[in-house]
Amino acid sequence: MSKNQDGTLLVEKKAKVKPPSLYKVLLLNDDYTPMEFVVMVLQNFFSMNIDQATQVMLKVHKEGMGVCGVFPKDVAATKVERVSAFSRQHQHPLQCTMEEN
Ligand code: TYC
Repeated sequence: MSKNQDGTLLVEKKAKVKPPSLYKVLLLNDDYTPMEFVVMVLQNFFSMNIDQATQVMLKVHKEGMGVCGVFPKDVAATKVERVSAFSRQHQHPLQCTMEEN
């Protein structure tokens, strides 16, 4: 605490600057979306090479769910929107969601 020129007290506050919270973007398994389509989504929307994309696709296929990447909230939300719209356009039921990391 310190005094102002007029004698009033100044209380210094800690700067409340937090790093932006991060979100995982998740893909969910289903019985209908072709494996090649999922691999293509992971390459095009998450910048994975074919080996990474295949590994993630197979993990989702076997375990039911997998992480495509971790992003700030607005970036994660945009990815979910774009992947969902693209899947719908191609009449695949592929589900993409996000959750706080
Ligand atoms: N299970 C799908 C199949 O056998 C493949 C698949 C993988 C679908 C990952 C969705 O997120 C997914 N064709």
